[in-house]
Amino acid sequence: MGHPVGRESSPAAQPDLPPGQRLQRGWPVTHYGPVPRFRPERWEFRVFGATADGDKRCWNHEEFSELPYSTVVADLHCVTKFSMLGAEWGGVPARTLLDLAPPAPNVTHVMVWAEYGFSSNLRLADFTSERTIFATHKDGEPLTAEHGFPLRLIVPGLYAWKGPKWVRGVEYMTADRRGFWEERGYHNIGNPWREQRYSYQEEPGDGPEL
Ligand SMILES: Nc1nc2c(c(=O)[nH]1)N[C@H]1C(S)=C(S)[C@@H](COP(=O)(O)O)O[C@H]1N2
Ligand SMILES: [Mo]
Repeated sequence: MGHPVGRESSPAAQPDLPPGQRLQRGWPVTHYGPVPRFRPERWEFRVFGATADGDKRCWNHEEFSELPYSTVVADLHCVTKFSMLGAEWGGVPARTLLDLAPPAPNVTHVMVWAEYGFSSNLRLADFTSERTIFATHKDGEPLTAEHGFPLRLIVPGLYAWKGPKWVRGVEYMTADRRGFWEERGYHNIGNPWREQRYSYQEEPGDGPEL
């Protein structure tokens, strides 16, 4: 008898959980399509589109591995409502790549490209956040294949679909364009604290016409 003590976390008990999210034990695997096979000799990371000098930049896997490594502690919030809190992501901050391959002054958004043509668009300000990181490691261990090895993006302030696994490049854009899930009913911006899950919730200015 008495009041049921739910295992559901209340907002007071879990201040780190955005509205509508619940904690998940372990680390589920969520993505569309098959897990790509990593072929180091074919892998390259490209920055292209509206770069400051008009040239693209390209790193092979060995070159990319030599870029400066740092870590960021960040949560993962899947739009299907599970969250994982407090992971330490290791890799190359987006800021580092922006310094190495500066965007033209009129760049407003980026498209992050992954294997099989998966993509996600970000506002430049979300991409240039000092906590946005191209992760090769989680909690000191290399990513596993299903979690995005050799490289995935982590954008701490946004739902996890904004961070492609098996990422292969970044396109600098001078106007916004929807990525894979953003074309298929998910919110163009995707801030979990504002519960921006679906495109029907978008307000004028949140994204290009559907
Ligand atoms: N390439 C690719 N990356 C992706 C996805 C995808 O479908 N393809 N799904 C996203 C979604 S919806 C989530 S919640 C996270 C899940 O990451 P995880 O499987 O490592 O938990 O990956 C994101 N990255
Ligand atoms: Mo997700």
